[in-house]
Amino acid sequence: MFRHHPPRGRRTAGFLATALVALSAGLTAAAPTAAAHADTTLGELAEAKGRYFGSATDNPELPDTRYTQILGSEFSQITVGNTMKWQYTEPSRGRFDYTAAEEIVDLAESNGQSVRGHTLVWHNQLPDWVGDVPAGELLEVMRDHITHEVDHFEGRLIHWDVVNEAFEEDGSRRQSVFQQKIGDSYIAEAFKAARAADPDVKLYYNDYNIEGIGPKSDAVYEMVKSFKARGIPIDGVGMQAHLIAGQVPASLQQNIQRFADLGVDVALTELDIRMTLPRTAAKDARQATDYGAVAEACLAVSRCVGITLWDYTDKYSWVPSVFPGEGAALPWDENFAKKPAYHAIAAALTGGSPAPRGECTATYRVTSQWQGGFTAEVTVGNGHTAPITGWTVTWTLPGGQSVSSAWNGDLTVGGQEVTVRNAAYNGTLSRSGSTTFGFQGEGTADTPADMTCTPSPATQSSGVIG
Ligand code: 9MR
Repeated sequence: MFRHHPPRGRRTAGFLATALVALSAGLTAAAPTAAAHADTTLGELAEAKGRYFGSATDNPELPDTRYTQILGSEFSQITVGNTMKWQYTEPSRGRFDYTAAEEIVDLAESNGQSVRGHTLVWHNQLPDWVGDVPAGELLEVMRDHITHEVDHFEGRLIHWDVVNEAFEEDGSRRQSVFQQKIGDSYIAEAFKAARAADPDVKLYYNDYNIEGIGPKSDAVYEMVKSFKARGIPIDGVGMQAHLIAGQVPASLQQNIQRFADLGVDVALTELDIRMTLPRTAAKDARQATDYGAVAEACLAVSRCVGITLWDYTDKYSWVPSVFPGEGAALPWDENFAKKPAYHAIAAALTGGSPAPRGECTATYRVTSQWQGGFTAEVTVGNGHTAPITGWTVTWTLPGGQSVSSAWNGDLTVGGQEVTVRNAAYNGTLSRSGSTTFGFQGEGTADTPADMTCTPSPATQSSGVIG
């Protein structure tokens, strides 16, 4: 049975100590495979694999209606390419302006797309005044910037690139103003400030030339490892993936995997694969193979959560202005025609690799207690791997305890074994979603020792991954 509300009228002795049990169990999910046909977008194909497929965009491009039509329909995720950077959001100390960034976030939300925030702390696109801040004040200035911006967008973003491009190619720290005036600790301090401002948004370190194993990715790896050991909050690593046709690092998948094994997600955050101009059919074919390989490497690691193109059309690529003589880096050409790269990505996203396993957690706490009885609440959370469509929480009754009723869940008691399945309305949990159910018990309120959550197999998800 379940009721929608906790029982009323009980004499309660107030809130008792919070007891936590967080256990999870995975369940292999059948892989729903969407066919790659003309009507299926890259976003939909990726969602069927439990990932997002997105594009960066920038405000000056939005009046181009041909451009926004594809931007709004083909992708399940958007990154704000420029206007969340410090130069735009805090142009002078203490004066914050999110107008341009919000134009993009509003657009993405109206199209049902999730948004990555990019970026809070970077040596580039930094207003001049930051460079003039005395050393003794810069930590506070950095924290204030992070706190204000993260707080402003709370609840609207899936990820924040908290710190961007802090390492040199040899693995040493880049001598940015933050490094020079605050010292090595500035990265950890930035992550702590971001977490304090929003406990839910996923916090990423983002960099380029860390896609393959080498001195730079080794340095990032060691930093993440040390953050994990020290309890510094970090949820993910963004590998920008500004790549060159024919030069996709052979160790890409292995490198993604080693970061995942540290307990962080990985996202390919700024993918493009440039070539020496002019385009030829042979170079397009090489590039297509490379795009397919990158998508496959991500799909092969369950913690690789998504791929973002650094804009989707050659019309708005950053590449030619920075690398003269190079370009044609994106899957759509400057006239919005799909290139072989597009079809290679679609084929890779349609391939046979299974959707990542869904996982869920169950967290128990006593909400009230009286002579001979208690009520408890169990928070069921997604394990951040893939959306799930249902859950079952089981436990063995501690001695002297019985369960008489539950709400927001379907209760079955057999001997000492208790099972609560989701109600009709709270089974679906997005990647970061959670719900609760409650129950009333007789006897002691002891924490069950073996509370376990098992997800129902994931089915094809739609919409935004939270
Ligand atoms: O695409 C961005 C371009 O419009 C800006 O002029 C440039 C300024 O440095 O930044 C570009 O985006 C960069 C991103 O923020 C971080 N990784 C490298 C990207 C390409 O330079």
